[in-house]
Amino acid sequence: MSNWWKDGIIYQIYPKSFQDSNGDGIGDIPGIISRLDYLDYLGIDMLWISPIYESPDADNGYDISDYYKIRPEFGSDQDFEELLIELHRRDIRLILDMVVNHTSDEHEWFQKSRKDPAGPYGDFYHWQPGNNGELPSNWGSFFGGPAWTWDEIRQEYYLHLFHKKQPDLNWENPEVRQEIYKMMRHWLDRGVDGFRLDVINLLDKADGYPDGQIKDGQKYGNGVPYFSNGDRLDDYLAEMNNEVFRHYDMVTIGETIATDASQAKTFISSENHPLDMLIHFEHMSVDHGDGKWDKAEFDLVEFKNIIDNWDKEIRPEGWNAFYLNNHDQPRAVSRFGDDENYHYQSATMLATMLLTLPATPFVYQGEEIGMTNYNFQDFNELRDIESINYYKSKAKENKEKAALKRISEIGRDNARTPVQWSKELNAGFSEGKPWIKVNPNYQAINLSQQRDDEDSILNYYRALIEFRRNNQALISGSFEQIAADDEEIFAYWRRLDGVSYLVLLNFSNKEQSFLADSFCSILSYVNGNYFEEKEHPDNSLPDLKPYEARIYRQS
Ligand code: ISL
Ligand code: CA
Repeated sequence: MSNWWKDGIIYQIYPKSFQDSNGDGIGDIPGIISRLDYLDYLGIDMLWISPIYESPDADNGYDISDYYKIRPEFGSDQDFEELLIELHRRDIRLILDMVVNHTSDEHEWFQKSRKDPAGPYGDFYHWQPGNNGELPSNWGSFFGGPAWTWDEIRQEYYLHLFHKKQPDLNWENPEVRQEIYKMMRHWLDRGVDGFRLDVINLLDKADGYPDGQIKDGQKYGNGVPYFSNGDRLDDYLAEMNNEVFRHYDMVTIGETIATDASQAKTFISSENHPLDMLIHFEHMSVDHGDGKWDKAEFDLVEFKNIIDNWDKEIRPEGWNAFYLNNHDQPRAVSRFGDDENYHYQSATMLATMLLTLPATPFVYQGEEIGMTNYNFQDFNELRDIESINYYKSKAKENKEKAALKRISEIGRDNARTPVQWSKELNAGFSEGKPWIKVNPNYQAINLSQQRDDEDSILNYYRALIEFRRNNQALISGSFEQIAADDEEIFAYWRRLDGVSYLVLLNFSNKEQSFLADSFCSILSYVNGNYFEEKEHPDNSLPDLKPYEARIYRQS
């Protein structure tokens, strides 16, 4: 099936928090293997695992010190081999996370680069002397603080767009590129089916590292215009494709920061097609103000327009990805739904959207049982470097409480608490002390209970995954939004070859009427999250209940 990555569902595992097998409190590969039957039962087609390579763990594995080795806490090379075999035996493809914008500072390339500027690795990173003790540019790092750090050994600054333990590779150096391609081929030759390419649109940095704009009240400038979607990026991706991707039956998913749909087209539809789909951020910024720490009111109309626009721009030539959760985002049911009063309803409404849009759906571990945000009350509960840095900067203004509140809403650790498997000790995640707190609501929200409950969020996901699989209109059919200005309801048609589905999603906690009278007599109800609505009168659509989702078929 040549369209396997369009038709299938992707499940994402954040290995540190998925399943611990040996009681050290850290999830691992044997733990993943022990849960493969569950993933099979859920009905997924592809598994994306966040980085599993050797890493000193400054950013939970997104700082790689050896691309060829499995991190010992996660298991052995033999465990990886077994994982791959066991996945393929179940017809599940494996997508590895490729972090090639930066390495760890403990990678041997960086160690050699800092010690021997004239040696073969001297030019593997972005080194700059700075001007008389001034930073080479005013860029801020994504995790707070400057993007440049002074290295005592080399007596120069190096660039790190993320943590200072994540130095950026110098992609202008052809030897860097060849090393990366070789490493990519290594994993593909072992049988891996695709890559999720971390911040792939940041590879090219503008010559001279021009200063960015400094906003009021901020210390560092915004370098994004100078390192995202740079001039040489297309060439690098084309080369990557020629050297690696096009020789394999694989999927390439690019994570692209600060990229809108029209920019995205260049990766998706350029002549030799380096990327198959993108993880973009536009719909994730709707509730951000000036950056993620600044809160804005969620605006459904804007959210819908973003989805509509990506469909219009990309689908004529390519294909989209869609997600509501991942390891960098808070939990969707807490963010876009109501995890207190309408937990089941809002989680399943969001699932209905995820599984009926014309894009490959990404399900993030725990989403399928409606895992929620964590209520962070103490600095010591934080693990994410981004949240820790944010807290510290707020503490300087004596705003610790406000910081914890915002972290509880938008911080990345919300997604990183262990998967809630059962009511047992530590939610069945580990017999030891978990590296990060388990959400105390695991007694109420856990997988083993939802497996046994036909009317659970989990079983709703399962049923809808199956339903999507059997209805091509929901995968590749056209997408036509209706009532685009409605501030509470997301409504759209999906049509293919004479089959039409109407999807209605109530994003509010109130009953909503919907205009649909003109076509309702020819609709039949096929799916939804309010069980009593299986039948409806022929001449009018009943009002949508809070967070109700309905799918009708027109025939
Ligand atoms: O989550 C973010 C902070 O708000 C984003 O800026 C995030 O850092 C960005 O999406 C890039 O993410 C990827 O690369 C990072 C890593 O920390 C993330 O976990 C990863 O998904 C650096 O490798
Ligand atoms: Ca372990």
